[in-house]
Amino acid sequence: MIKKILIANRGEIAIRVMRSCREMGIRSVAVYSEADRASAHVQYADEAYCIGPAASNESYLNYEKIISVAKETGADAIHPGYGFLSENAEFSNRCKEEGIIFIGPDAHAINTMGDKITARKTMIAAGVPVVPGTAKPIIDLDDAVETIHKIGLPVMVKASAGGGGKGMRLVEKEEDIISSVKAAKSEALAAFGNDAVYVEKYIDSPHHIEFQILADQHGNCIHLFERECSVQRRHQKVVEETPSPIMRPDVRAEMGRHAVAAAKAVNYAGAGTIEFITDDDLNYYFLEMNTRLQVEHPITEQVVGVDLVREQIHIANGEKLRFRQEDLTQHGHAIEVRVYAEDPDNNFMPSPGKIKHIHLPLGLGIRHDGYVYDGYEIPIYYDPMISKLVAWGNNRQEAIQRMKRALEVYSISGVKTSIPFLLRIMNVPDFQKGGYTTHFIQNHTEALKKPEEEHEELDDLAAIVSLVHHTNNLLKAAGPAASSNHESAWKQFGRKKAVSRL
Ligand code: MV4
Repeated sequence: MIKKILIANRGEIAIRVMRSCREMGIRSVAVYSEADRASAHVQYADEAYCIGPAASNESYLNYEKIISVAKETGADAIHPGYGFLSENAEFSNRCKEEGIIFIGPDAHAINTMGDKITARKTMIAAGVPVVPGTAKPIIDLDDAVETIHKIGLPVMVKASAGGGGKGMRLVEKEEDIISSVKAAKSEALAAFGNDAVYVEKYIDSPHHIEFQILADQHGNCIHLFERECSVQRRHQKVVEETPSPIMRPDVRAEMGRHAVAAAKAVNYAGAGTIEFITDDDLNYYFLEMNTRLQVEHPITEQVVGVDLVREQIHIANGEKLRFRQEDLTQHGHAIEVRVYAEDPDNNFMPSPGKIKHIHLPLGLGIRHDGYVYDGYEIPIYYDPMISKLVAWGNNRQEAIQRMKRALEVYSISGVKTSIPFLLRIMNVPDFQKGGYTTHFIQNHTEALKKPEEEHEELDDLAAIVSLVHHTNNLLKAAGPAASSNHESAWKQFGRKKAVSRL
């Protein structure tokens, strides 16, 4: 049985994993870079070890160092979170070789799904619908022209080693075929060291709908329904919700069966996500599988009532799935927004720096997965996501109302954040109607621009919060009994631990 888990990640997801560890009586080991000494995940863990300099390559991606910490501390398992080493087949293998449980799939599943041409072939063999296109890589330019003629323009040329929107090219005109394929190939070679590309029919204005799956090591697999992730900007998800506003029960059941078939085709074990694109009529096509716990997993947890990290750990322990498909239902509606330290009114420029004050929304139906605190300095080295705010409601309208209320009182001073932009999204009539596509943000640039009256209102709120904060500090300076200070907040947060080289 797993008694101690090393979390090979930082920020909100490291804390998210540790929360489940605590509930399960499992000890947690944090690793951190020199830039993350003051990071909350270090405080939250039972033990914490510095693994190197700020640069990810020398710390969070340095898997030999991470494995050595796991061995020294007697961790039975490593949870990789998302990003960093989470979809690294070599790392999964190295853990296995060292007798450490990797909380994620094996190298075979990661490799099969990581190579998009192999994934497509595997899905076709498993009877999962894929976008009409090639089953083989494009060999040469003559082959490309012939293939694209057969499929018919417009098409997407995609890098086999790509994914998540990297190494993709839309080809709309006959005269662009050769130059586009050439460019896609050289881009793919430069980015991934692999110039294999394939071609799919272009699906205009699709919806991105993904299915959460859980599979155990005994061949059982279930799905936990869908997430609608069509609100994206430059292939970064901005808002996710479940159920999808466009889903129908018959299609949901069928897509769910195909998601399970996709996972079974690679003998998958663990939590994973099958991404589909759909058209407005819910014709759907497999796009990719993400072989990790995803950023947006909390909305599924809220609606299905399953702790996905807890289930990952049970699966890694070798246990059988603890639910059957028919045990699971969707209850109510959940929406997640990703809050970033960036300036939505200046081309989403990253806005790292010191958080002067953060005031969190609370109350019925609100969940906040974050890690920053008053005085925390957001490092420049990593993704500037501050937190994920989740609103649950009995229905979609209630969830939107709660999300709006939460975003209105969520205040962060010291850095610019995407909070005002997220609030504007909630207020766009096409968002409220549902049925939006992946073009939502670009189709509503005007409605998503900063209106004149907005900034005054939000600045007022920030000013009040900052005044309250200032008053608190004055009280604190007046003596320990004068206020509830930050130390007591930290006491609630941390517990006895060993923090090395702090
Ligand atoms: C497509 C597509 C249209 N047709 N493939 C973008 C991310 C990667 N997972 C695949 N992507 C797309 N593939 C075909 N054949 C449109 C997209 C796409 C997209 C997909 C999901 C969510 C947002 C998107 C934004 C732009 C393009």
